[in-house]
Amino acid sequence: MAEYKILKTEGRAKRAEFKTVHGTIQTPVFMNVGTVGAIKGAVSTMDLKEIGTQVELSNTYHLHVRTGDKLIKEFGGLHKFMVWDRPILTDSGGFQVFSLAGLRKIKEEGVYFQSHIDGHKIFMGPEESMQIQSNLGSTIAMAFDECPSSVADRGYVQRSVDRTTRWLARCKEEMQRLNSLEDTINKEQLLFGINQGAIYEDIRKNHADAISQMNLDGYAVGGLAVGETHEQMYHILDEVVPHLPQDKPTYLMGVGTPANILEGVERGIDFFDCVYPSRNGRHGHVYTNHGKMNMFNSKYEMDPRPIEEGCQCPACRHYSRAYIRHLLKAKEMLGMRLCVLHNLYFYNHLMEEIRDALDAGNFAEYKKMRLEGFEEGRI
Ligand code: PRF
Ligand code: ZN
Repeated sequence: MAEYKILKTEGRAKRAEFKTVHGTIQTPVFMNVGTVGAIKGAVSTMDLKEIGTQVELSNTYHLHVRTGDKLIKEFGGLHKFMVWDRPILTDSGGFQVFSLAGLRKIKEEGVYFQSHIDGHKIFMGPEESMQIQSNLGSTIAMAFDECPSSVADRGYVQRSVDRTTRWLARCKEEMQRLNSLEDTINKEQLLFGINQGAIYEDIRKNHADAISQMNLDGYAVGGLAVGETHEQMYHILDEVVPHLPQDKPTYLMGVGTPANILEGVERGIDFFDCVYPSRNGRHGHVYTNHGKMNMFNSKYEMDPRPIEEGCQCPACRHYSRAYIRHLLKAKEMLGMRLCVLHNLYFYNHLMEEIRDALDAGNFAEYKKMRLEGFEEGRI
């Protein structure tokens, strides 16, 4: 069974460990996004081990529409399929149904929509999402939720959140049933609930109180970083996190920049994930302690230095800025790959430093120092 142990606190910030059947996760942690079971930028699971990734994140919706969760179950589960023995968190598909799929209809039973690949009709509700995640055999499954638009009106958000609460009860029941079946890949699969409520504080807090009663393995704050300002997001976290169980891990979904992560940790978040490091890396944008760099810039044409002096990532240990720029200009895949490896290493390493600062009791100072450094290049 999963076990969450707080090792140290500083204000609301928590340094903890979360024991799972696939190993212990040291938090705060940044999960590396491999939506379709692959980190974009030709990064393998062997690479992930080398750059210190603790948790890989994949997506229910994407793996369901291609190549299919039934095939993956028959193969022995997602861990075996992608050759990854550490924890995997699967997002429920809720978010992608709303952000990606074509024409869709939300009903009490679930969502009717069209695949973004070939337009064929699909239905996904709480039970279907749990069944797919059970077939994948991930370590942590996310509840099936609706992420309402940040500008949705109050009446709509309240009705949507109430439905998400009813969906959560169905997710929990279905997961318990699936975990007790003989041929289930991971009978210890964990379930995290998701708080919603857009920017309406009272709806958020009432929802957090309601889901906190459901004795889940962890709690996520969803529906943020979808168009509201950073200040609004931080304010919602200030209000909502104290309403979630303190003896369970918390997860801020789809966030964010290094500065967002430092602010999230300060407000009590354990888990983060975001496509920024891989997406930016594919565009030649790399993170450094002094802001972002565009590797296409002609000033790096003859620069023999690594992306960041002292960085221990596979790109910086071997290659120059000049060579990486050349690869990007020549549209060689290796250019993207090296930038993505550097960026993921940067995020994983940032989290390691955050954990060290919490262990040493100087997170506040560390955060201030980091934010000042990033300020120059605004990351
Ligand atoms: N719900 C789910 N996945 C998500 C989100 C959400 O609200 C977000 C919002 N930032 C990212 N990923 N299920
Ligand atoms: Zn590097």
